[in-house]
This record gives sequence, structure tokens and C-alpha cells, in this order.
Amino acid sequence: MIFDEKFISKLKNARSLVFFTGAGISAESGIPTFRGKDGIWNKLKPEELANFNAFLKNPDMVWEWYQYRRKIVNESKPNPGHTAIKDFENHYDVSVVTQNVDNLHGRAGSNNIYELHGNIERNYCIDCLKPFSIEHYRAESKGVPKCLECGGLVRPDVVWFGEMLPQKIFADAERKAEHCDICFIAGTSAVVYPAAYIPVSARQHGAFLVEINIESTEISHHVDYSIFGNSGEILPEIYKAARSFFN
Ligand code: BJW
Ligand code: ZN
Repeated sequence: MIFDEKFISKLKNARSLVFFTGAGISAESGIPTFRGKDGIWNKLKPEELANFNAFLKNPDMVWEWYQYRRKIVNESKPNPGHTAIKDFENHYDVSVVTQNVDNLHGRAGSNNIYELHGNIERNYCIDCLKPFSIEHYRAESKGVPKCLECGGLVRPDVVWFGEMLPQKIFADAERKAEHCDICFIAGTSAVVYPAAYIPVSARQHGAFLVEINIESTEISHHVDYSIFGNSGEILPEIYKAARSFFN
């Protein structure tokens, strides 16, 4: 694969990389995206399901949606895009700022992960906030489980629309974005805020922005370089180019 010369020169001289990732990076692992060409949640409308009022109104249905997604996540594994991001750690200071809740970056072995929208493997009680791992509920038949301490409804530990992102994680991710040399924006429609401020912050502080996506997005006009194609193919190629500088 041939890359733009300016990008290659930036990559040669960079020390610190941020990968801002979204659902598209896990698409090649078999996990559907929310929006875009093959976004199956289009039919299920994330804005309607991924909010607290929807959960209060119909907790069983929302819980079942997450159980269904957990099953897909459990059956999937990191793809070459996740692995390449981990491999960049051999030569760079790497931070992964992800909107994904699927933990595939963690399973690929990445060390500095900022999960802006939580993690689908965790749950907590909406009343006493006690955390519960999914193991507590494997035996449960159907419907939303109740807190073992207070009987409250148990919800997934993810960030729904209208909810605050984990403040320290977001602030730490912003610091990383402000200090990186290159910010890769991979597999995200970049329409959900405040997460989408991450590449904006990077750019304001002088980072070179590289987008990797199968189609153009909201952010395409603001990046320095767009590479169109599957992240699971492009990221390993970029890593291969980077590795050659260090031999
Ligand atoms: C490939 C590929 C391949 C496919 N290779 N690429 C400013 C302006 C406007 C609105 C707002 C604003 N600030 C806040 C808002 C409101 C709202 C918001 O952003 N709304 C917009 C949608 C209009 N934001 C919020 O509500 C946030 N909270 C908040 O602002 O709180 C404020 C507050 C203040 C004071 C008190 C209280 C609150 C919270 C947002 C939470 C988002 N949550 C979700 C669900 C998480 C849990 C779950 O997973 O169920 O997060 S929604 C969903 O969207 C999920 C994702 O992380 C997020 C982003 O989606 P992502 O990852 O970009 O996926 P897709 O599907 O959109 O895109 C996939 C891309 O991949 C596509 O481009 C494909 O082309 C590409 N692709 N295959 C490369 N192989
Ligand atoms: Zn409780």
C-alpha cells in the first residue's frame, strides 16, 4: 500500500500516537456498527434504546438488547486492526481512546485504553450503584436482574445519551490528545459528542489527523489525510511502514 509522503514523514518523526476508535474497528470482528452502510442498529435506533428513560420504561427489553450484544462480543475476537494498534506500542507511546464497549482493544493487549462509553462486561445497580459482573447473573433466566443488595434494577455500565462520560477518563484522554503527534480516527462516524471533541482537541494542539474509514464522515473535511478502506487491512499496512523505519 502506498501512503502520502507527508504522512510517512510525520510517522517517521512521531513519538506519541492517539487512536480514536469507534464501532467500525470491530466490524471485521463481526460486531455490527450503530450507523453507516452496514449499521444494523439503524433498525433498532440507538438513541431510543441507549437512554435511561427507555431502560426505566422497558428494562427487560433494553437488558435483552445488551445480552444479545454481549453474546456477539463473547463470540468475537480482536481483528488485525486491534492487533496493529497494540503493535505500534513497540515503537511509539500509544493511547487508545475508544468509544467501544466491547473490550476488544483490551483483549488485543493494548495497555493505555480510555473507554469513554464504558464497558459492556460490567453492570451496576441504579439505586445503590454497587457493581456486578455478569457472572452473578449467568444463571438468571430472562429479563433484567435485580441488585443482590437492595433489589434495584441492574444496568450495563455503559454511557447512554444524556449521561455524563466518566470525567477522569475523558479528561485524561483529552490530555493525551493534546500532546500527541498523530491522531488516527478509525471506524467512527464522529457524530457523538463529547467523544468527537478528542480529534478536535488533538488538531487544535498541532497533531496531524489521519482518518481511516470505509466512507467519508463528519470529520473527513477536517483531517489532514483520509485513507478509505477496512481498518483491519489499513492499520497493519501502516504498522508495516512504521516498522521499516526502526530496522
Ligand atoms: C468502518 C468499517 C471498517 C464500518 N473499517 N471503518 C454536541 C452537539 C450535538 C449533540 C450533543 C453535543 N453534546 C452532547 C450531545 C448529545 C449527545 C450526542 O452526541 N448526540 C448526537 C448523536 C447528536 N451526546 C450525549 O448524550 C453524551 N452525553 C452528554 O453529552 O452528556 C452531557 C451531560 C451534561 C450534563 C449532565 C448530564 C449529561 C453521551 C453519548 C453516549 C453515546 N452512547 C452510545 C451507546 C453506548 C453504549 C452501547 O454501546 O450501547 O455510544 S451511542 C453509540 O454511538 C455508542 C458509540 O460509542 C457512539 C459512536 O458511534 P461510533 O462508534 O462512531 O459508531 P457508528 O456506527 O456511528 O460509526 C461506525 C463507523 O465505522 C462508520 O463511519 C462506518 O463507515 C465505519 N466502518 N466498517 C473502517 N471495516
Ligand atoms: Zn443495589
